[in-house]
Amino acid sequence: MIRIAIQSKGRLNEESLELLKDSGVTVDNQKRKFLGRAANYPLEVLYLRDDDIPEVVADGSADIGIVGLNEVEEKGVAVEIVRQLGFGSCRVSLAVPKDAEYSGLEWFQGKIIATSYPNILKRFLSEKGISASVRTIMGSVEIAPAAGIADAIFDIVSSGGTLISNGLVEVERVLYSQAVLIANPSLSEEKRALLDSLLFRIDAVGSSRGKKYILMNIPSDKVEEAINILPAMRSPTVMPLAASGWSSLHSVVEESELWDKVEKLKALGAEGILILQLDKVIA
Ligand code: PRT
Ligand code: ZN
Repeated sequence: MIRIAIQSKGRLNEESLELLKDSGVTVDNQKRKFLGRAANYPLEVLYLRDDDIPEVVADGSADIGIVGLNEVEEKGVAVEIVRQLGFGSCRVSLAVPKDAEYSGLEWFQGKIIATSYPNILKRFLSEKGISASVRTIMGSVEIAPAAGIADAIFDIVSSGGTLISNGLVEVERVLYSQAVLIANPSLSEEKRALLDSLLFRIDAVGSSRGKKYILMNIPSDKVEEAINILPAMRSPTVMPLAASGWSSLHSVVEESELWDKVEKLKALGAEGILILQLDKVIA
């Protein structure tokens, strides 16, 4: 049995559960429940506030956890970062009132900075040789300058909309964060094996993200050119069709390049192009 800590509610809850589900691990999202159990995998789920997840994994109350890198860095506890999960992306940045004449980091000398991430901020300031005073506020940090209790803030930014609506501008991006899978560094052999088999599934899910499966019929004398447009993991699959002079070509494409490649393939004479959802990729 392995125990994972995930956020009970909030921005990372849904995607954490979805990742488990896509990995074939079914757990019910009962928000009021503290401890759940997967139906088809030896896994328990501990639902917590994100702030508590790094410590709980570090002290072994949970074996693994899904949490923002920002929380891991803030808590500074000994956990192993096993995977970056590609969701919950944001940055932790310094922001100043928009009419401040910001000239560079020196601006912060002697200023008061409000934040919910005092440890990351203090580390950054001391690395840069800036002496400023750090005021810890849990929640609504962005109103601190307008409320007259700080000169600047250090907070999470994603779209930047919150800063704009509070008359602030982002001036230094200190930490890029996303959801990460963390593990207790001294897992038993049994738990390590369960983690490895879970990672195998998570990686298969991760490798399929942003990719599509494409198949088409193509004149056989154009197959070589088509293969140059469509490099697959090893090489595309080519099969002769019953109609002579035609082949069926199958491959995997990055979604971002999909339409560009489809146009090129059509120009080569490809027909009956099918684009399918990819569920898992096992290399
Ligand atoms: O209750 P609990 O303590 O578990 O949750 P929480 O309220 O502390 O955290 P939650 O659910 O808001 O965020 C969980 C994690 O999501 C964070 O630790 C980050 O790793 C990640 N994340 C990603 C974000 C954002 N994007 C984000 N935009 N966390 C917070 N925000 C806030 C930001 O502080 C700002 O005030 O959302 C606001 C909107 O941001 P803009 O820039 O899009 O306007
Ligand atoms: Zn929190």
